[in-house]
Amino acid sequence: MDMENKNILIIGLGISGVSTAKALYKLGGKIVISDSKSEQELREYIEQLSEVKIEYALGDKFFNIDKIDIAVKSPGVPFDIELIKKLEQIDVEVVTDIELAYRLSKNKFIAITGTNGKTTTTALTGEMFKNSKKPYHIAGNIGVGILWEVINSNKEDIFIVEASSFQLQNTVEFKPFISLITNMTPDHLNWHKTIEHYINAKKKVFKNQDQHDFTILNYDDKLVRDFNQETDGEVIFFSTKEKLEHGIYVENHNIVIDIGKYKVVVIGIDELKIPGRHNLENALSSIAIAFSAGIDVEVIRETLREFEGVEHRLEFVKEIGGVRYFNDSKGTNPDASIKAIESLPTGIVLIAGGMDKGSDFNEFIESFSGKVKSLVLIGETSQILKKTAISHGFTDIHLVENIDEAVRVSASLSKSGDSVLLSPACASWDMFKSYEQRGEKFKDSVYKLEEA
Ligand code: UMA
Repeated sequence: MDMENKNILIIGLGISGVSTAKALYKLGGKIVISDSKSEQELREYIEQLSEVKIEYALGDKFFNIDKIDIAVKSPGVPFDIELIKKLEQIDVEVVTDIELAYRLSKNKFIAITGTNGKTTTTALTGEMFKNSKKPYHIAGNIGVGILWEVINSNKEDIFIVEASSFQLQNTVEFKPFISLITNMTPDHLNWHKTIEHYINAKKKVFKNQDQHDFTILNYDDKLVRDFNQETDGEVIFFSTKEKLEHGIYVENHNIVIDIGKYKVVVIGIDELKIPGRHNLENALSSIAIAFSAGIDVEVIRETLREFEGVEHRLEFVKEIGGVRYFNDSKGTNPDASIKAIESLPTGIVLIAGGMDKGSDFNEFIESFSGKVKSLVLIGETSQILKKTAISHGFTDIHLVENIDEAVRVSASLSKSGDSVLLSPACASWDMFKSYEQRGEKFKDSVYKLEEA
């Protein structure tokens, strides 16, 4: 695929847009960037593009789409916006960054998708590659725009891509040699409109795979397990609950790889540093990928012994007066936050709430089951969470305006032995730029408590 002198439209200027613009300009493309935000709002991204010649169409500025050869859509931009409809009417192809990265490179791709566990699995897999000295790059939804990485890589480098449903939707040729689906519960329904659309987007991860590729699936998730009927790749299951005929599972508190004639104990589950059942799933996922990619079991084992987890994902911040503070800002949907609650002992003061994605919070509230003692609510979903909690008989609820206040109120509600957990079950975008920014703010507020 040749980008030389092509008129390329990039829709959305964030992490992905910057990476795409730099990469396609370097390949000789003529770049137009559109974004509904103003120049002022996009300053930090525009600054990163000072070396790139770009025509900007920001805010409601008119620009001519007639000459556009191809459009690259940033992941968060929905496909049904007016601009994309117009491009499709004049037969301009609109692709996502991972699709274009695949078409433009000769690299091998590993793609990790699913509702939860993607980031930890991607990071842990990356560590295994690093320790095995195999050349690799981490990119995608984990916060790294893929195209700039791809065009600056060697062709033997393997790309470990955290792929969101936003990025997988509408992929055409994208074909990872290893794909993995962690689990699947409803998420991003405001964006995908229906659960079927969301599931179909995720299934794109194995759509083009053949018998030389691996499809790694969570056996414990019925919906995901049944995808084995739909892939042409070699299926490897993983399970935290059952002994499998062909897969990675837990037996006598040990993780074992049991594939064909090969059976080996990798590590005792008590030796893992990352806490909780969901992290056991993440460990199994990474083992399955690393093993399929030919990484030595000894390297896998050593990496698991050392890996301490990912920032903003059930991250231990500080203990103050016997109260432990945890930052789980990456709990951006009910299921992720349920897993965080399950991982901590009884006596949780929970800070939740954020942007309204149309999620159902009933199971989230049910998961409190005596473990959560107080609920501190922020953001757009405060009222709906309050209403749902009350309908389940949970009444120790405190509405606050911001993270600082949330931390102060939580501190006053907790006693020695309790945990204060920020796990919002919602996206951050009503009050913050990203879940990272929300998590940083939380940590700052906790440190401030200590100084007070
Ligand atoms: N925009 C428009 N028109 C629209 C909608 C958006 O112009 O109709 C513009 C916005 O004004 C904004 C830009 O698009 O300036 C943002 O694009 P984006 O939302 O795709 O954000 P990026 O900064 O490019 O980050 C994206 C991913 N974000 C989303 O999918 C929402 C990042 O995942 C990813 O790390 C990055 O590309 C690199 O691949 C973040 C995320 O929150 C972590 N992902 C969701 C999640 O994990 O739940 C899916």
